[in-house]
Amino acid sequence: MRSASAYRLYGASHSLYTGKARCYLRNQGLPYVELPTWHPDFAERIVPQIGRGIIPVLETPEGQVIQDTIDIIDHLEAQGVPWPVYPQTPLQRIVAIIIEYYGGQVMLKHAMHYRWSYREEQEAFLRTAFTLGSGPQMAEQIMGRMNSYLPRLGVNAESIPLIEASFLQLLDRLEQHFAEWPYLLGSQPSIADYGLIGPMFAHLGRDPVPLAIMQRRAPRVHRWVERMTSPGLDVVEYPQTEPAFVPNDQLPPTLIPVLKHIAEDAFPELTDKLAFLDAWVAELNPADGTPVTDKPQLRQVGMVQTRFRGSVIEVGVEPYLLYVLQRATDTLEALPDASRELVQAQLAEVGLLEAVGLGRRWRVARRNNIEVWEMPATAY
Ligand SMILES: N[C@@H](CCC(=O)N[C@@H](CS)C(=O)NCC(=O)O)C(=O)O
Repeated sequence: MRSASAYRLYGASHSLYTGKARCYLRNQGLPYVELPTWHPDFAERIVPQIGRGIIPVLETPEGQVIQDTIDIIDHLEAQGVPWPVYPQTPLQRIVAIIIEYYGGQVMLKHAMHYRWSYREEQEAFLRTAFTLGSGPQMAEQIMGRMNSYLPRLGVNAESIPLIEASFLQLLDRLEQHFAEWPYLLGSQPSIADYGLIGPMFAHLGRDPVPLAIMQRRAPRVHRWVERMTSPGLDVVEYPQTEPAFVPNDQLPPTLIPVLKHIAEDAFPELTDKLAFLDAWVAELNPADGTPVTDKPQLRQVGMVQTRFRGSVIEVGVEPYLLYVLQRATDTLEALPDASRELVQAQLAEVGLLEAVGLGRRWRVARRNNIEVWEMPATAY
């Protein structure tokens, strides 16, 4: 029986971003039903409204259709939820958004590598997942397409050993953290946890090869994945039961090595992508409201050569990355000078200052569920 007052989540069990939205709905105790993309409503009603075949899509009980996990979560936050996920203090809020960026963008390398480079070892699992999620006709096609994304994400012969070493190091550092805290910023989940759970559940905490690594090497990280996918706040093994972020805008000491790890994975790639986007906008000067790509299913505006932990990679550049990080930049920009400088110094200490560069006049916005350029009123 489908409840008329339930949210509908169109998604798939093995989808990174569906996992992010699903964990949020479950933890916050919101009633929802999940529907696969082969459900006739998806092709008939949803895709025409959002303009591309992409998941997750949330349909509210009132019939509003929302794509993008940031917009989905922000919509639900605005309705009021038991555990709001944006910290109210600046350093924690900025760090949480950067971790969200790390999970959803940077960790695509780790997620997609472990899913597709070990295809033979996990073929039956993947084929079943894609068949159940997308229907037998679409499964083969989608698996082929996903597999083909690898090089543009920076997964190549030189980078693969470094991606694997990065995954192991991340597990080790998170393992230390979860020995102290149930969530990244304390005893309440934040947008950081929802960003990180995307790759850590759908791919790395579920596909057989990386799941085995996680279970053997980092049992507390695996337990956090269970926690995030459970209803409510599943923190039974932690003594501090009151849900809260660490007080006084402090970062948990065990999070610092995780943040340094994030900086090492994310740079210089992020700086190079931002420089590419700045040059692109300066040269083409798109009109305000123009979609960032000609075809909505395309997300990248070009390729840039950069490095991942020293290895040479060539990656596609998605303007969407600014949609993620702008919220952190806005938080920094809004601070009075003295507190801004303090937060900047704290970010610099962990190598993350450049994730929130100030002074960019153009933005990436979303209108009608599509990313668009948002240009200043005066000429660029
Ligand atoms: N920015 C989007 C990303 C959603 C996304 O990439 N979804 C994947 C599945 S996990 C998808 O539908 N991909 C379709 C494709 O690339 O063809 C969000 O946060 O919701």
